[in-house]
Amino acid sequence: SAFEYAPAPESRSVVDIAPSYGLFIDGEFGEAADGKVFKTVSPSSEEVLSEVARASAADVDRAVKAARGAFEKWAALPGSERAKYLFRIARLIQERSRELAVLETLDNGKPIKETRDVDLPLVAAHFFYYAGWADKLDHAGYGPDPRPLGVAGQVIPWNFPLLMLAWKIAPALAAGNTVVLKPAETTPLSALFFADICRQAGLPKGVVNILTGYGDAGEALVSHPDVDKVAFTGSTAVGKAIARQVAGTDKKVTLELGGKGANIVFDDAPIDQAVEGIVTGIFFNQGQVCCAGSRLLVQESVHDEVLDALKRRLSTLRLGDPLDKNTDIGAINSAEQLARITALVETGESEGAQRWSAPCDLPSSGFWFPPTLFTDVTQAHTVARDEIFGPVLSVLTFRTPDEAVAKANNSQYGLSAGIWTEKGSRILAVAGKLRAGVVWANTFNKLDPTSPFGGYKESGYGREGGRHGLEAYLDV
Ligand code: TXE
Repeated sequence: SAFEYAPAPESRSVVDIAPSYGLFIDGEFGEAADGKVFKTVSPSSEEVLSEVARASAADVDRAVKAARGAFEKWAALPGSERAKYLFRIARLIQERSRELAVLETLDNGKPIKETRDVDLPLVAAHFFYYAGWADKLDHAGYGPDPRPLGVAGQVIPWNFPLLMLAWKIAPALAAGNTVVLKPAETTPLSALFFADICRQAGLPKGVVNILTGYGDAGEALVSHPDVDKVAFTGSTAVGKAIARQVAGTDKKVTLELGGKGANIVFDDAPIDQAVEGIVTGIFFNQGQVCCAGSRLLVQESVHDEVLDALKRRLSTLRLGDPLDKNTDIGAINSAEQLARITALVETGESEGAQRWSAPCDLPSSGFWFPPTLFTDVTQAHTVARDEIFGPVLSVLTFRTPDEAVAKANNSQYGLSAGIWTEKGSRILAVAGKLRAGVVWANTFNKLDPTSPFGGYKESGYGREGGRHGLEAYLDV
């Protein structure tokens, strides 16, 4: 390789979290320029897990310079060489996935069952998948000799910290870009562990840089003049602010924003299976999922049957210690998010929707919200329109397929939808009319690295995943 390999550091066990962590710039961990730090807490206990360096504009500048410095050589490597690094990273993620799963659960609050069985396998799968593309870019259908864009500035949220990192970093590196990534302020730890994996894999210095910090660091990153490509996943409000910020520059942008996914249950659906899908659709990761099925549209004739079965099922969900492998419902990621959910649920009640919450004891410390349903919901209700991003399902009814489609599409968002029916022809007919970037049939929240993912309308633009995900990092 054209690079010197950094010696592989001794791998630490992060389950035994260190008291403080630095920024990862140009292959080294170090303090922020102004020495500032912030604390990251466990959402399930409110214990401080660690102190982390807080990046400012000066650190952003240093990281972007490092990424720029590494770019030409990285881009000039044969794709097969870049692939080797990505395969190595993928294998290290697999080897260290137990540590990573525990760390992610500690910092995020999601059940270990999910990090272990969903997040981590998907994270590794993304690196394997894009490693496979690195030497095949000429065959990706974009014409001969597609080129990397340069330095990618990537800002990610806290709901799937490592998975969002994988969605951003794997295609960027495969296509020959270098990266500065800012994880969310409430979940910085797994990205730093990933930085350690980059070192272990011998990834050339500066190819990946990780800046922990707040929105001000994110803003400095996306507006840095030497960043060529901006990739953001997060709130619609910040996504719009970023779009305004980069307007008038030559930066390329992809935005993956909020959603209000409709999960449509027809009367011929296998009800037990549909109920499981409804539960996965909205209570997976405590509903903190951009593509969550947060609006249940159920055909009037099976409404009572579905609701009865759903309430019975929700009463069996186990809420509590996210590190217990039997736990189904973990903690809400932060006090702020819990406050947002609580406020929207109060609005739902005050507007006249009927609230039902599963009977469960909430732990005395940490951030918790019980699985909750709203019935008697109309399309005008706030809980039918706004993204709650919590374990709260709004139930609406319909009589005909056309009414289901109209209600599903009656949203500022267009990220996801689900259809439950035995009729294949109905799946195709309805899916073709839904304005959503992903439509699942008889399943929900199934993600796969080979499939493009992204939104219509205010859910954003650009696609991540699959061959389409490469396009966001290439000039063709
Ligand atoms: O998002 P923010 P928040 C939705 C969800 C949630 C709401 C608020 O409805 O309730 O957004 O969540 C960084 N320039 N989603 O406040 O602020 C920030 O540091 C650049 C849906 O956590 O958008 C973090 O790294 N970056 C969503 C990231 O943006 C900025 C996932 C996301 O934080 C910035 C998360 C700025 N001006 C929330 N301000 C999804 N699509 O999955 C903040 N950031």
